[in-house]
Amino acid sequence: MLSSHQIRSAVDAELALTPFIDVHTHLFMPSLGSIGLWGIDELVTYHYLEAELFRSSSIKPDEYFKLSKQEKADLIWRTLFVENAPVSEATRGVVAVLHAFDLPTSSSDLKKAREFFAGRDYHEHIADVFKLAGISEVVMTNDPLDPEEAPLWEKGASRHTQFHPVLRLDRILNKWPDHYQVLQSKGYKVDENLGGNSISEVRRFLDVWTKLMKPVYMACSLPDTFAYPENSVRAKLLAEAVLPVCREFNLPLSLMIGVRYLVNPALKLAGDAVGKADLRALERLCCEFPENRFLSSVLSRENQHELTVYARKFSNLMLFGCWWFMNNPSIVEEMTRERLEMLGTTFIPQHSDARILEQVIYKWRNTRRTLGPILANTYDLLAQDGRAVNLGDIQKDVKRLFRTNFEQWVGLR
Ligand code: HDL
Ligand code: ZN
Repeated sequence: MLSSHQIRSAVDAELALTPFIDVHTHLFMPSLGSIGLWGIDELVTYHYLEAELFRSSSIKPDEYFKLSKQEKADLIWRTLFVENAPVSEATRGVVAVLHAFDLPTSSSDLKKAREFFAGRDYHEHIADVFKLAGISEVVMTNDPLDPEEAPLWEKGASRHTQFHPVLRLDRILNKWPDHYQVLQSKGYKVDENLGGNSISEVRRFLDVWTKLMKPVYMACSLPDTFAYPENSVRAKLLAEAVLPVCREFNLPLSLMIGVRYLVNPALKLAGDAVGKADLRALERLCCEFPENRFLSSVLSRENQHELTVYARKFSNLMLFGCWWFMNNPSIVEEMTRERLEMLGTTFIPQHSDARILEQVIYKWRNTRRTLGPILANTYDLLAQDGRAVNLGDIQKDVKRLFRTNFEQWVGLR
């Protein structure tokens, strides 16, 4: 039986030693080329930091976006890292990446960091970054209607065992009026109002891309106003095209709900905000489609408790991660504790949402640092209530939380 002190060290050791699966990122396998972002200039111009720049600099967004990538990075570095202490979650993350590579973390410019990254061999760098992050593989976000990415898949981009594809559906489900003509141009007989054979043609499109991409799940981000059932194109596409194809290929559907898109369009990718959603839509989908498996992460703190309750009601619903504005220690702690209290270890605690390769280093370091005491406290309570805790419990639970829950949900192994 482990003492409280031994429990904490055993938890920290298991978290450190277990290679995690990163179940949602915007990273790309090497064969997808330059859409895969890495290196210091990308890290420093991450859209989270762009949003923070405009609070500390007099520069206006339209002037900023005219700058070159290096000029943007130099301005952000000077403003958020030199003139001010980098105490926010996103700025501290860049510091953690530099520190992980023994690079200076308080220099007045990015010269040394640029030289370091310029000298890195990309494939070796990926291996080093995954090792530093303590992850074995990442799940990508792949858009079959992205004009840059789609042709690479159609030309047969070679696979990488550590990068799992996901079929991302935002352009179909959220922006059908802007994209149905793209499907038409590819020979799919669809129309704006889903008349004629539109539904079976969308199913054919999803069928073709599922066979081409071999995704581990399908995914979509959804606005805070998302509703189901609803007399809408999105609801019809979901019920009659997406969910049947997910069943046909035995794929989960990931619903990430609560985005208020471009509340400030001038900030571009940094312009989205958050809204409390009506999760009865998720409840209805889980209830009406018991043969479908769902993954879900929601963006509003106010939705987290009810999402956890829904996971108690529907065994075809798997919660994952502390998404985007939730991925801050103060909120991660609250969400993870209520999930452990209500779900035990039947959820996936975190994903990185990394857009730039090296972000996985700090996003997973933060997860281990935040979750260590929370998990240890859970076992302390169990021991105090009369059940001895042993190392095997901890090993099994950490593996379940950060690997097997996902592997079994998507049929990875
Ligand atoms: O829709 C999503 O997958 C979100 O994660 C967005 O990409 C968001 O911009 C983001 O990067 N969050 O971390
Ligand atoms: Zn994302």
